[in-house]
Amino acid sequence: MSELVTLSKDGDIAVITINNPPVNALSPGVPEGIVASVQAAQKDGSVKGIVLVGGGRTFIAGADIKEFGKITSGQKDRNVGLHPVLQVMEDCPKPIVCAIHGTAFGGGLETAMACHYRVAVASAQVGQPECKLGIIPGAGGTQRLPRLAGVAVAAEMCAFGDPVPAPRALQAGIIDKIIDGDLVAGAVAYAREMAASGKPSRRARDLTGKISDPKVNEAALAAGRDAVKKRSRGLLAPRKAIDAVEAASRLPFDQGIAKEAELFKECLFSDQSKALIHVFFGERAVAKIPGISKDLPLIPIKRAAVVGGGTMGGGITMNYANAGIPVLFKEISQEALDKGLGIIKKNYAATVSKGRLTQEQMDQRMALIEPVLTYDKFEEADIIVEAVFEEMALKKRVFTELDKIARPDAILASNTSTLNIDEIASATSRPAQVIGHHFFSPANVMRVIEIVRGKQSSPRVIATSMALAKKLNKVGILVGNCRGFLGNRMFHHYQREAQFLLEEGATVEQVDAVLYDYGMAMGPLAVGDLAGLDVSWRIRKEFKHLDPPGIRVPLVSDQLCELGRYGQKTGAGWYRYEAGNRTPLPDPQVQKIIEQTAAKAGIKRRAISTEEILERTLYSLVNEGANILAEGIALRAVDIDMLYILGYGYPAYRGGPMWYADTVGLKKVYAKVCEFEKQHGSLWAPSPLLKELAESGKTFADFDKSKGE
Ligand code: 3H9
Repeated sequence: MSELVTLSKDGDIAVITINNPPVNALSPGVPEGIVASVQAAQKDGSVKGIVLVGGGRTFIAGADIKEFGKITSGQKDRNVGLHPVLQVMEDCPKPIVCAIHGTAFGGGLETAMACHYRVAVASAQVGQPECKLGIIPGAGGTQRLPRLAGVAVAAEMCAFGDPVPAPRALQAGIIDKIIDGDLVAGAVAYAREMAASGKPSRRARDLTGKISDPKVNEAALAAGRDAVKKRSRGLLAPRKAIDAVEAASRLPFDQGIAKEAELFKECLFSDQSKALIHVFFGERAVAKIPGISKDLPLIPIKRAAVVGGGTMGGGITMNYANAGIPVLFKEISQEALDKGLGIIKKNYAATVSKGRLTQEQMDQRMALIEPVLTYDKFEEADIIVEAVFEEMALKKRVFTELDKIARPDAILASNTSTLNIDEIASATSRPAQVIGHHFFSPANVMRVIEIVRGKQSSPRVIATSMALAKKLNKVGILVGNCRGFLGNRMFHHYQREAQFLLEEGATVEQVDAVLYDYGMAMGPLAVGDLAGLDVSWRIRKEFKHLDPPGIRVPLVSDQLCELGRYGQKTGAGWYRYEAGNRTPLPDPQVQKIIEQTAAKAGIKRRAISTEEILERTLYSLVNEGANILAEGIALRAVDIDMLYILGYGYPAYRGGPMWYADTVGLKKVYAKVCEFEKQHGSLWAPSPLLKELAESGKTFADFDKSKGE
């Protein structure tokens, strides 16, 4: 047939195999190959039935996502998609059995549902993850799935996109049989059995039993819409997915398909879809480090140690235990050790009570954590992560101690969020082994590690850190060394503008509401309260001597700290909190402090618009992001985007701050930055890179492309 799709025979059964590594995406040539194979098998009088299977590690993982950009940019005609291919399969008079291993996702599951029967190995997964790319299933998924599994299951799968394991898919009616042993042999036997049964081939489009009760359908759709409201704030695709499933429950198949096509197109051409596709490829792009070969031998990480049993140290320790890596957990006093271990236990117990972990799994993980008060066993560790207070003198003392007891090839990682990694490394005799592993709080939950490369960090230590991040189920993002690194250096500018806006006339609730409505997980001031205002206070004091004289600095947060208002943990910060409740409540006392401070500083308060709040906070990120990019602190703009989405609650559907700036247009962003410089002074000095890109009509995405990404 073609190299992408091959046709072979096992007696009277034709076997069509898709060979498009790594994930058998439906790239150009694959659908054509399937049609040609089905037609050839249909014509062959000796063939009684057909099996469709994926070669390599998986069945079809979906449409080729790279093709979508070509359609939206007009490089490629949208034509009629996969429907004619699926129709040829569905109308084939010989039974087609789809044999699933790995993942049948998106267009893969849609192809499977156009077969007459589906069998799978027990480890297989099926799913319609399109909404994670900002689109809906576009090849009949929203129409065939409800007919196979009912409206409730289809709405859940199409709106949230989570994978469904084969046993659950069997229960739901999506697959017909689980195959133990050899998949192809089992599928061939099943096809033979179906052919011999003399029954006509079953077409999903003809099934009506599971969508026949309007009351059941309506209740399921209402529940789906409720769930979308709660779980998918701001997202377009999940809402449209439910609309499409609703069409399946009300309209004949062909009309439902037409409705799906209309909704699919609306989603595909939206900014959200473009942003989410950028995020899909971004998550994979950040793993690629120029100059570091994939084949570099890594340091095997079989045992870890964590120094410091506070919130961060405890969370980091849990990550190692979750990945099955034994970990020493060190504190300096029994009391601190017990407290830290108690918090870890409480976190695991909460996950068990939510049903996301079994008691047995919790016990296994706890057994991997060894609490210690000394460095006695530290020479066994392949990696030691320091997670003590954010103070240079203390960190250097710890690293001097570690240098004496760690094996020469062990990685010495610091969880510092701002401090100079080279200075920390200078406390050891082996700076090549030292690197930053900046986890985000809560470290057992947040999916990112900012990996800070020191001047002398060795390529092997860097490569091992990146691979380790993946093993810990995180995304590692490699950044250079500077004050605050990539994330907190930019965040400092964002926080600064949020606080200046308060002094100039906005309220705490107004600033937070505007950014929350933009899609941020939390507003900047609520984030401050969550993280602890004392943390940034301590950092400010550490770096005070570096502030240029006369520079404007926010005036209120230090006063809040002086009053003991550290945020949620003290029941008061920018907001006030009632005991045992994390809901931020407006606090007139804070408003009074802000107004008095502004008056004392001679700042005339005025009405501040939503637009100004967005531009001041978001463009401050972009401008500093461009500086960070030009300095090489970030490898690519997409690294900044991914760190902000995964570490700072930036909405994925905006694509990250740099992608968002591209969406707005860099000319417009640059013009605003220049205007802000005129109004507010040198803190807004435009980044030369932003200027250059804006003036040459380019984007940050172009900048990344020029770097070979
Ligand atoms: C769809 O189907 C729409 C339909 O309704 C039809 C409408 C008409 N396309 O993730 P990995 C690449 S929308 C192109 O590292 P894993 C990926 O970029 C689609 N490329 O492997 C990477 O490239 P590189 C719905 C794809 O084992 C390489 O393959 N489907 C695609 O950790 C390996 O990927 C989805 O959304 C693709 N569809 O995970 C599924 N998939 O090596 C998306 C992967 O250059 N895919 N690549 O960096 C996945 O979820 C995971 O890749 C999967 C494997 C779980 C399959």
